[in-house]
Amino acid sequence: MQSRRNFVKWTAAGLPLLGFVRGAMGREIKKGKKPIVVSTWDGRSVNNAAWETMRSPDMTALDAVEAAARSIEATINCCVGLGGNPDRDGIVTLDACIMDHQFNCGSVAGLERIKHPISVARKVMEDSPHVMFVGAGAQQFALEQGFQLESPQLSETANKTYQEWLKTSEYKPIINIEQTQSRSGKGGPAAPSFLPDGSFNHDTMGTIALDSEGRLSGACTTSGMGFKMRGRVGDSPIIGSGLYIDNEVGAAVATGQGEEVIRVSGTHMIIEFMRQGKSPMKACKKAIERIYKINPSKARKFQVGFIAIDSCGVYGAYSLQPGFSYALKYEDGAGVLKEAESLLK
Ligand code: SD4
Repeated sequence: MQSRRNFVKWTAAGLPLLGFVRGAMGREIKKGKKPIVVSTWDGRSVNNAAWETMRSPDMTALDAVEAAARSIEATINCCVGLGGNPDRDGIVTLDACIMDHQFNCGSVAGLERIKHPISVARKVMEDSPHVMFVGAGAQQFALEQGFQLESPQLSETANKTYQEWLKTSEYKPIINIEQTQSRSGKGGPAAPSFLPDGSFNHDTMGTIALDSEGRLSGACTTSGMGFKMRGRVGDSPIIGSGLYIDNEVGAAVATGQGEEVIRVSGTHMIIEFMRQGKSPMKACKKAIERIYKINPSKARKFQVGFIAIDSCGVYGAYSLQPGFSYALKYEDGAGVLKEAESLLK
């Protein structure tokens, strides 16, 4: 149970949605937003897709997060999905996972030429006895499930970026690629991650949602780090690293340098911090501190961002570097874009 002292502390930490109401026997009950959808980066449009889905009475948070991921996967010239940057051999390989409120989960990694890896992940969860499929086996499973094989062609944007990359062939992930775009100024909301031509310049979209029945679910979909070595898999399809849900506690999803998230089982760690009574924001912060502590000088060269919501719909986010934006959608709020607090300034 949260104490009054914690409430004051959390509020001082700037959690805008947090409040308490008094329940029976004067017990304090956390009051967040329900339903709520939260996505990494500028996920306002994917939040809308999730929201529209959740409005149908027969749809759940699970349907909503799948719809969110599908909407970004279908966006042409977008770094998430088949339009994303390829690996160093010029091949786009996709990773995705999904998890519901009952520990059901499904995942695919290194999936080629399939438009909606998130829906394949859901099929793994619902129609196979397994949790994770990789590479050729994942593609075979998708085809058996009726998914269509798409052209191996790179998108126009990805092809241009790849041709440029081939000139140096240097694997060097860019921290918050949106910082190369104009920003609205220090302290203000992060600049939208959508480029003027409508393309989205991040390779990962993570969405977590709580529906009106109190079911938490999450989805994470990515083309992975651009120009990665062939066969490399990041955190995004790994349950407990890129995404984790425990309906008694909360939901968390990650973005950024996958290797560093895997090293600490980032999202599982956040859920455990929340179980110990930390707010979603504090829990994300503690996981970032853990990553930083491993090698502080190396940590200056990469980004990791986490978002989390608890089972009451209180949300939080935190990142290693400044510039990590995340998007919110709840009943009385239009789509909101925020910039997370960061450990490094
Ligand atoms: C990965 N975590 O493959 C992903 C990359 C990412 O924004 O989140 N990019 O390591």
